[in-house]
Amino acid sequence: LTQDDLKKIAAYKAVEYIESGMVLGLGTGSTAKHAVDRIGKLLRQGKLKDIVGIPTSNLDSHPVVDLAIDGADEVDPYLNLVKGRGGSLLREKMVEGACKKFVVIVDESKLVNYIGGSGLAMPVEVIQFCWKFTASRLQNLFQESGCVAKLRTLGEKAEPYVTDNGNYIIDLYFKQSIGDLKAASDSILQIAGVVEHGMFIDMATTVIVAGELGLIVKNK
Ligand code: DER
Repeated sequence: LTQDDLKKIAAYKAVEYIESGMVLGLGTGSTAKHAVDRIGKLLRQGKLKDIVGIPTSNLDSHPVVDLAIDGADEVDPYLNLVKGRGGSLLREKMVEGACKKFVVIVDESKLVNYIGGSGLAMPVEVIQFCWKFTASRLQNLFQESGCVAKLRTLGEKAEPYVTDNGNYIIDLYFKQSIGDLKAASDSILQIAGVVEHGMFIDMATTVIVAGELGLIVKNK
């Protein structure tokens, strides 16, 4: 089974949670895409009806979302997540924070022992003004964890990546666990210039993991 096969298996399992008439928040990553495709097929077959699918960017029209389905970059043993390597962490966090249920779909490669444990980025969305200063404050915050802060850039010219909200992303890389996530979150958000970060703490209600040995469903 390829990683994409596993993503599809997890996504199709999540779609089983959908009932006709629901307002859905749908994610934007490659795993969530399989869920969107599956929902489309069930709607065409008439197996699902009256679904309002709001892409992760339209809460004004539907302030209450019955169910959000989205991928993640990391999942720790307590169902805390890292999201945002696709750049949409702010809007995803807004929509998924407004949901009654938030079902996360991942292949087993996303499972970590602690947040940051993959050694890959934990994104922080920051305003463009004095981003270097903000990056150095973020790096200093987690120096005991061997944190390195890097501006996310695009292409050969290494232009700064700009989010849908016109902000920059500072990617944080940790060598060790940052310990208490809530405390880490509070200290990040207290820095003026920080908009939001990619740790989704205590937000997922269900995580569906597809692995070589089959599907695992973890409920909060
Ligand atoms: O939150 C994100 O941006 C992540 O990329 C997450 O959605 C996982 O994306 P993937 O399913 O394409 O790995």
